[in-house]
Amino acid sequence: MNEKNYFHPDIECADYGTMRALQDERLVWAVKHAYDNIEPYRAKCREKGVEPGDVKTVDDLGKLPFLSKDDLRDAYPYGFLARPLADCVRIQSTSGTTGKRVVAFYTQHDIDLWDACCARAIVAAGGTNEDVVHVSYGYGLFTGGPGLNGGSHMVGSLTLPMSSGNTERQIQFMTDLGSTILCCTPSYAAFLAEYIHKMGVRDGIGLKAGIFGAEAWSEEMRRDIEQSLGIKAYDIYGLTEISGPGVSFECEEQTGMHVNEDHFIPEIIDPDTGEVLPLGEKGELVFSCISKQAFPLLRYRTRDICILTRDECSCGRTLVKMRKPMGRSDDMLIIRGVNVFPSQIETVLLREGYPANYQIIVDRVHHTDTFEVQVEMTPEMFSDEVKVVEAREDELLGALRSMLGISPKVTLKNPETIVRSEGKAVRVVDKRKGNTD
Ligand code: DLL
Repeated sequence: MNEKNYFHPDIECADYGTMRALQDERLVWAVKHAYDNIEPYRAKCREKGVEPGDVKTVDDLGKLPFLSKDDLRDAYPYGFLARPLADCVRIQSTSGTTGKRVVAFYTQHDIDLWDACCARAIVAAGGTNEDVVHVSYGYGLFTGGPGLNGGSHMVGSLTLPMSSGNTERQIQFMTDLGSTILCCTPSYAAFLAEYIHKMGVRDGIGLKAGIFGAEAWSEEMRRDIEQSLGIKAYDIYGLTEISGPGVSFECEEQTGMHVNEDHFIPEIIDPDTGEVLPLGEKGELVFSCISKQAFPLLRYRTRDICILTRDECSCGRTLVKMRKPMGRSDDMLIIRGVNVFPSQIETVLLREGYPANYQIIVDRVHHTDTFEVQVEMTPEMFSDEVKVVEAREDELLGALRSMLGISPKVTLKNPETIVRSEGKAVRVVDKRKGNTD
């Protein structure tokens, strides 16, 4: 690995002491900035009996109150804005479909640091000014398109702002303009790969890497996409409230994502008690923004379930790593009293050779939960003999039961019958919601 693979080598490879000193200084500034300028935050601090002067180093982080999406919703739209609107240049918003959306504000300084975080991700995936970066994340209020677009500009790559949708045009541009790095959700990457093979144009595709995130995806899905497109697939994580994509990014080691901890300090807490957990333990991920001006959230609870590690990384980066999020605590389904994560189901399906085109359907009938997993057969598996399909269903049921501890109804569907997603995939249909039974 040479210097070319880092965007900010001094930061990405800083020794622990240097990083801590930077964090201490920035945290002190951020706490005072949020306290002085955000009325609901000041109220929360007072309730907890903490003042800015109480926070002198990162070790004091635990004195501060947590923030949640509900705090932001209650203060919608301007309550958590810490700079005058006249200083802001952009608004982005969460992709949530329920409740009030959360709007996040950015000054030019905030956009610049966000772009730089995405630039680190692109460079870690091998990107340079020689690359053609094909951005198929949605543009607009969603942060995916604007974030990777800004990062790609900063690297000096030729940026294709494709946005999502119109799959044939995506593939045409990919071949005509020689796209080398694809940025989109993993589910859309899988769909694009399927389409490319169907169109018989795989040989005309010159992609070398993909930067995929915005939703949970398994290692099995990574291998499938890598094989089918002939690329190396890198994970990228982020959330609107903290800035967008690029809060953390993967390097070539592919064992988790380096957190841009010069801007965002991560913690893992027990989601029930709020207790801070040590490195290596699984819990809810919490972030504190220490350099942002307009929307500087401190100790924001993400609901993502994750593990932090500080093992030496072969890429040379010293930034703390977060494992692939295992799903969100609010994604977890409780079916007949058993906790089920959609990611566990995906792992089984892909391990058993099924494609990542599946849906989990949960309902409540006569006071009992029903639980069905629908998955497509590959064209090679497909058979019109009922017995053959039933035998496959039984086999898959056994594998799912041993992973989950409960038995879903398994339904194998014909190839290409489950609806594809161009953004975040809808994996779970929980019909119990709003069902008061
Ligand atoms: O999804 C930002 C983003 C765009 C990240 C493009 C990566 C690439 P939101 O719409 O606010 O922002 O959704 C944030 O998505 O709390 C996680 O639950 C989930 N998420 C994001 N990245 C990953 C990932 C964008 N790599 C929420 N793996 C987060 C698993 C992810 N889940």
